Amino acid sequence: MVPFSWDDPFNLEDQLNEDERMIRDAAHSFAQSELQPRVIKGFSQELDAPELFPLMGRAGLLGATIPEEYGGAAAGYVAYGLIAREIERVDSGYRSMASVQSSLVMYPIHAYGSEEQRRKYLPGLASGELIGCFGLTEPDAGSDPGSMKTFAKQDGDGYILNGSKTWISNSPFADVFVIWAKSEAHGGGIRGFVLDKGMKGLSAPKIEGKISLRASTTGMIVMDDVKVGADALLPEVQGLKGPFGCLNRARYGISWGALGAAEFCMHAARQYGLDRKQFGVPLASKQIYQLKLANMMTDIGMGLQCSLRVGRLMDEGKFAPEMISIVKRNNVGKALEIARHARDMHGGNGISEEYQVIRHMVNLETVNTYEGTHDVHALILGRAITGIPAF
Ligand code: TGC
Ligand code: FAD
Repeated sequence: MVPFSWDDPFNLEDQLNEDERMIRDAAHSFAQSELQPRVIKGFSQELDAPELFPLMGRAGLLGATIPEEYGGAAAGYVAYGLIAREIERVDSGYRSMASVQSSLVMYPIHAYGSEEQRRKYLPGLASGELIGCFGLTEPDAGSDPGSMKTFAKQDGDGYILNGSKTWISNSPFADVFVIWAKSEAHGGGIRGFVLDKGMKGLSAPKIEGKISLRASTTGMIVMDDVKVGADALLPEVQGLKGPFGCLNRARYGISWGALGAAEFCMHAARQYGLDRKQFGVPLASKQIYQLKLANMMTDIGMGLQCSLRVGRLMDEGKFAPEMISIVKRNNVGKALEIARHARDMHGGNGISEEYQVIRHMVNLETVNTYEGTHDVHALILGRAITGIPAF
């Protein structure tokens, strides 16, 4: 028998290798020293924080799975998940900034790009000197990206792009835009393009007034006759499997990240219950309070085990996207429930920015929606179970 740790119920620690623990510890100390001190003001004032990218790059947190020759860390998917968990322990918005850069911009350039595109973009994205964004969602195409209207018209060897993308993380200050569009030259099929900031006709206005994910900047991407050369096309992928291949990675990272936020909330509720006395005794001595903590620990512990399993399978190249739907949907849903309970367990203090649980709670509402909503992932699983698409 071994002693039981309430904050690591299944000894996750023992299941990580030395490199993974080192990367996790580096991410933890970066998140606590660089991100935690700025998050309360960053969230309340909805501050843009592009300066965080070079800091994250220097700490080795961008492009964890990309080979070293392109500036990445050549670490595995478990290490990538551990980074997401540590960043999101502070804030889902900061994790969003990093996961878009790593999974939605660096991954497609590495997996689908030409050698020239890899050399041009990846080192700068890994160091954080360049900031990337990923344009899939449109005003009339959210859960159904196949109905996108953005169109690339053939123009000699190159293309002219028209259309608009919305709810795009990082876009207002991005240097590199990965855009998914229907392409005339490819029979109207979906293709990926890499656009650069400053191109004529390309703009990215900020979406103001979010009540959730306020520490992360979100915007639109508007393309008005943006002329690009043939070298802007990502040559190695066609169809929706291009963007979905990126989303597999980002959704997996979110499954770890959301549990980082949940751990923060659970630890805060536990401490609050030990410190706060009502009716002459600590709140933590009450059965209802303990029941909620027991549920939180169970969901976090089980969720982490499942994400670890999926990460190991990804590292071995043996995963199915449905596994990722299970962990994205389950872990984010559970994290949201945990954050709501933690908010309640803090009583009135729970609505104050100082205690931070309500910030996690409202952030997780976004995390539950983006990268495939909770219900869309249920439908992906429903299709796998019955063979019937119910979208
Ligand atoms: P469907 O017919 O299912 O598939 C079309 C083609 O794609 C292939 N495919 C996949 N390939 C790899 N991985 C996956 N997970 C894949 N899922 C599907 C599929 O095999 C097929 O290939 P082919 O060669 O036969 O053409 O497509 P559908 O149009 O019926 O879509 C169904 C549905 C609902 C599952 C899908 O559209 C979906 O997942 N919708 C959710 C949209 C979404 O997740 N958007 C995310 C936008 S990005 C974002 O939110 C970033 S937030 C970042 C942050 O700040 O952290
Ligand atoms: P809709 O698709 O309109 O869904 C609305 C509701 O209807 C949901 O409850 C949904 O579950 C439900 N629904 C939809 N279809 C069905 C169905 N067939 N059956 C039953 N119910 C259904 N996108 C990007 O491309 N890049 C980004 O960087 C990015 N960052 C984001 C950042 C933030 C802060 C937010 C909020 C969003 C971001 N998104 C991004 C967009 C995100 O992926 C979409 O919001 C998400 O895919 C849902 O699309 P929608 O908002 O159009 O909702």
